[in-house]
Amino acid sequence: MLRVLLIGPYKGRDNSGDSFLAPPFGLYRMKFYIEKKLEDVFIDILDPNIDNYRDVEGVYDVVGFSPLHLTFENDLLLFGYFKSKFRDSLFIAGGIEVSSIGKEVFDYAPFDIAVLGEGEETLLKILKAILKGKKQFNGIKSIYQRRQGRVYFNGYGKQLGLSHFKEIYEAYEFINIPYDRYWKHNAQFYKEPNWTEIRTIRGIFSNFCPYRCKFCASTNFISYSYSGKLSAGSRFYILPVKDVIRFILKITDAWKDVETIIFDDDNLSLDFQYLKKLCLEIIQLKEKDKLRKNLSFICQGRPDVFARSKKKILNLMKNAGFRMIMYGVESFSDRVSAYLGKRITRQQAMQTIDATVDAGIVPLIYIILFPPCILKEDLIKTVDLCVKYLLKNLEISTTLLIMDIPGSEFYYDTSLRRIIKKYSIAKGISIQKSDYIWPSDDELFELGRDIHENYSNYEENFKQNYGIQHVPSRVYSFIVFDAIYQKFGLEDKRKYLHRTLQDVIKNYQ
Ligand code: B12
Ligand code: SF4
Repeated sequence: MLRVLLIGPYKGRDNSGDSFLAPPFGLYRMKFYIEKKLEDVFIDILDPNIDNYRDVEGVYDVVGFSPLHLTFENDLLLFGYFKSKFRDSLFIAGGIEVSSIGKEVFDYAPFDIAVLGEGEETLLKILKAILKGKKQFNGIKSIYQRRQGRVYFNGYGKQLGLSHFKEIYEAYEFINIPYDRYWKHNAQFYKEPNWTEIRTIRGIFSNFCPYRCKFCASTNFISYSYSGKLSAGSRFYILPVKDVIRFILKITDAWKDVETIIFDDDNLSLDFQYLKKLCLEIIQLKEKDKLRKNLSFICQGRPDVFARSKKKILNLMKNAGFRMIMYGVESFSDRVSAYLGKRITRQQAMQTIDATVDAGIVPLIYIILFPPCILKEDLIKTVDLCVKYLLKNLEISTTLLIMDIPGSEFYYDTSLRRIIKKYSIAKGISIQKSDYIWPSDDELFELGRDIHENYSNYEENFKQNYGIQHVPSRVYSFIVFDAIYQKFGLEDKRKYLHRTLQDVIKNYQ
């Protein structure tokens, strides 16, 4: 028998409380797939954001980590803890960040193996080898292994094919994931929790996104993991509609009180025939009472694609129960958008937002406020339009800075402005990294830095002024927009913001 512990990215005790948590989808994908294939293997998932890692009991033969760029120092802290607890176990690192830094992960901590790319088949092979008593894994592709202080690469493997992909989703078992605990956690921040927002289940149904935005690592995940190159002819897959429907039925069967299913990749709208078929199937199931009529859906979407749709598809989505579409607009300045490689114009974004509202669906607009090329006029142009939308009750989710993530095109551009931070975690465990890419313009750099570093002060003032406890993303956006107007002395815009804010904010008091 083999016992495996897979640990999700750790946001840190101080941070986990203020955000919505969700079970680590990729780790559960591996667990269910592998447990189906190997009877003698038992995989436990530890999400340190919701479980106390110090409560882990028993002995594990293999301990796997899934560090992300912003959580890396916390993940290494857990590595140190578990390494001293399970001295003889095999320590593996995997996931999108590890796939992009590869060998470098061994500079941070003494892992035994680093897995590149999708973990299901590779981890399965490693566990099979261990069950056969092997201590070396020479024949297994897509891994780096450390032996006697040296690191060996076994060569690039192959991305998963569609049939594997289908098998993985077939194996997924919702009933064995503690969604109820996540919902309880996420509800605790509200006096009157909105259960439609809270009782959600997320899924990813494609293997990567082919759009190639320059700040994004997901677009290069498959390519970099299996060739070491960005965007090099990877094969794109999306789970066929009938399998997605089976997946949805499994969810509602296991969790009768689920209220929203989230399609969390950007690819649902890549092919309108696909989306149309999906909506029609959902509508039919609802008509036949095989799906609850009020089950709602949220998906990510590209505004440029929807701008071409002539509204028909949006109406169909509304009928199927889509209540929100999350659009990665990033900026309402065409200059910035082009720089980011978004290939979306302000016009297209506005057109899609209006069409979405007309269809009765709420658009959630993602914005990056301080990308490297930002100038004052681009920023104000974007903030002004965001404020207008916020006051119309649309959802705006802002990110201050672009994450400096390995695997994104920007990561390899040495001309960009960075701040390197050093973290010493424990003996033999340390990390040195740049978390964000900063604006090149000095004034915008200072402003971005001020809001980033002093955000908690801005938030505290705001909470006191408006009597709110928890700050959801749209209120976060208000706080940041107010700080930007203040900095540029745009008092009229500020006054307007505060005057109209009273009404909007009352839902959060
Ligand atoms: C949905 C999502 C979320 C959701 C839900 C996360 C969850 N618990 O599942 C929420 C909103 C909560 C979230 C939060 C965050 N996220 Co997020 N998220 C995503 C998203 C869109 C999908 C993740 C997913 O399910 N992928 C599909 C699964 C199957 O893939 P996977 O997780 O990578 O796992 C596979 C392989 O990587 C590998 N693998 C993974 N781990 C391991 C470990 C071992 C040992 C092995 C062998 C293999 C292996 O095998 C898995 C199966 O094939 C991705 C973007 C994307 N399209 O991937 C961003 C993404 C992963 N998130 C990102 C970030 C940064 C975060 C946050 C740190 C943001 C923040 N500022 O707080 C937090 C971290 C919180 C946390 N604990 O995870 C970044 C990571 C970039 C990086 N290189 O670090 C991404 C890539 C988005 C981006 N900006 O590019 N996220
Ligand atoms: S559309 Fe979204 S997921 Fe796709 S490349 Fe751009 S940012 Fe990444």
